[in-house]
Amino acid sequence: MYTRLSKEISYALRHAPWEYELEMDEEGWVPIEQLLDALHRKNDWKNVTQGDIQQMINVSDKKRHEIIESRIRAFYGHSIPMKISKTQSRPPEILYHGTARRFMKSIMDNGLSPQSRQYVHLSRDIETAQSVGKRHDDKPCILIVDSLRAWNDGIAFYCGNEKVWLADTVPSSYIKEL
Ligand code: HQG
Repeated sequence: MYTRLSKEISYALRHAPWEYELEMDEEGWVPIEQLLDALHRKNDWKNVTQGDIQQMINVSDKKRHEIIESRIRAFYGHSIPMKISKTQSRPPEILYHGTARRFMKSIMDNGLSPQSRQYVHLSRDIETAQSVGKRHDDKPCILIVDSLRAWNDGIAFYCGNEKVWLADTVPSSYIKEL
């Protein structure tokens, strides 16, 4: 149940807040009452509570959402037209990106770009990059991003959570294959 709830809430907060009549602010926060009201209108989630959502967050394998006081947001993954504003922050020296073999030529020619999301998603460690890449290819390629050098050269980075970093784009001159 928690996996299904997490997927539904990710869909609402990342991709389709209007389907749930959510008023989202520029940082992606929505009143949790609005989300609960929308969920209660669906057969599957008639009785879901804030406690269930908090428990879903607590038991999740990834830190995708957070609740602070009466609001909830997704940490990353957004595709809605209104760009979620993030504060730039200095990245670790190296970040990783797991991707499919079939995307490699285009990435090495054009750099990493967000595709259907608002930001490029980068991973703090190789294991995380592996699992991200496996979503696209059973033998994913792992890219090493020279993130601190890019940052020092003026490329913007943003922290999603401890394992996920975000960037607007990453030119290929900062990317090499593991
Ligand atoms: C690729 C999941 C061709 C990029 C994950 C990736 C992550 C290019 C794909 C989060 C390209 C986009 C995001 C270029 C980038 N040419 N392909 N120039 N630039 N790409 O799913 O990073 O479980 O939108 O390499 O774990 O795979 O949902 O992004 O393969 O943290 O919480 O375009 O979503 O988190 O794919 O994954 P995605 P992603 P959750």
